[in-house]
Amino acid sequence: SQTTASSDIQSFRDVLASSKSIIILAGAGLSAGSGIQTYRGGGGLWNTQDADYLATPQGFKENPSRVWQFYHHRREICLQSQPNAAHRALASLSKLSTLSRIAPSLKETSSPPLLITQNIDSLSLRALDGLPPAVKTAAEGRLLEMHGCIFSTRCTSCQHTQCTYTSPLCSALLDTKERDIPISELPRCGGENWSGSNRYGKCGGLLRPDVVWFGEIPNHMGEIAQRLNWCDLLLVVGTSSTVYPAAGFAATVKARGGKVAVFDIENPKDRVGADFIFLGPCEETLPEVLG
Ligand code: BJW
Ligand code: ZN
Repeated sequence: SQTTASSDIQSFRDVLASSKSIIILAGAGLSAGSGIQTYRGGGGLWNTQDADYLATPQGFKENPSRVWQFYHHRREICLQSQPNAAHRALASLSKLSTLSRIAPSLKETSSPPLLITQNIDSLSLRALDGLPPAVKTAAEGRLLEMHGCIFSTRCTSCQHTQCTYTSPLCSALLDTKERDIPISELPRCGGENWSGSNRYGKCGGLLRPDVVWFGEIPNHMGEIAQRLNWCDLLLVVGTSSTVYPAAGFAATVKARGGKVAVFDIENPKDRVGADFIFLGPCEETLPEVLG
């Protein structure tokens, strides 16, 4: 059933204040204000780049060189980008001082709002911790990167994962010209940027970006399902809601009687009926509405 969405800030704050379990689902629009390309719509990455070749396990198997050059380029962009006002507004939402001001009823609950981001740029983590973005533990229980992280690599042989913020990951990727890099010169497990002394992580296997490609199961699905079960308010920020399973979260929350608030520059008709809609760049609407 289609509801008429409200854009009234005060009524939204009233709902926020009485909510006991808040989830924020974020997508590429959250980082658009930081200069990071979205995937779809005008200027979207998948308009000029083929996701079948670049964001599937098959594409990587077929041509790991092409995929690595693509991710190296985007890694550089992420390294040069900074969290924007929307990242900061969401980060401060998870601080108890902010919460008790705008949502007094949340004080008694032990868990702060959970930010589930589909973005791989680490900007939400950096907004939580400040630079350098190394300490994942500070984000525990507050942030889930469901499509992985562009700074993390995973060994295709031993599965060892590692987070590295230096660039390039190996000298072959320094080359800006597109070329066929021999597989032996691509990032390898225990290669140039490897440090540590685990029994894993030095097997020499081919590394891949630790992101979630089409056909793969997103991270943290168990925890996400559990939190969605209890969620009484879902904020949907800057996602086209075309990619599953994230695209189904709003319907899940609605089906359990929760409310949904959308923050986006547009509101397509086929979207699940939102209770609130705040149209405009989220780097403007979020600070204003959560103010
Ligand atoms: C602003 C703004 C501003 C702009 N302020 N707003 C047929 C039917 C149903 C499902 C399938 C199907 N065929 C295949 C599938 C499954 C598939 C899928 O959903 N495909 C669809 C395309 C149909 N999904 C999968 O394969 C997923 N896995 C899976 O389903 O496993 C099975 C499973 C089932 C059940 C439970 C668990 C598992 C995996 C999906 C992996 C997605 N990977 C990518 C790439 C990540 C790595 C990389 O970046 O290289 O993830 S694709 C890309 O899309 C990326 C994003 O996270 C994801 C979502 O995009 P997002 O964030 O919504 O961005 P946009 O660009 O689409 O939208 C931007 C929005 O922002 C717009 O609304 C703008 O208006 C707005 N905006 N500027 C506010 N300033
Ligand atoms: Zn390995």
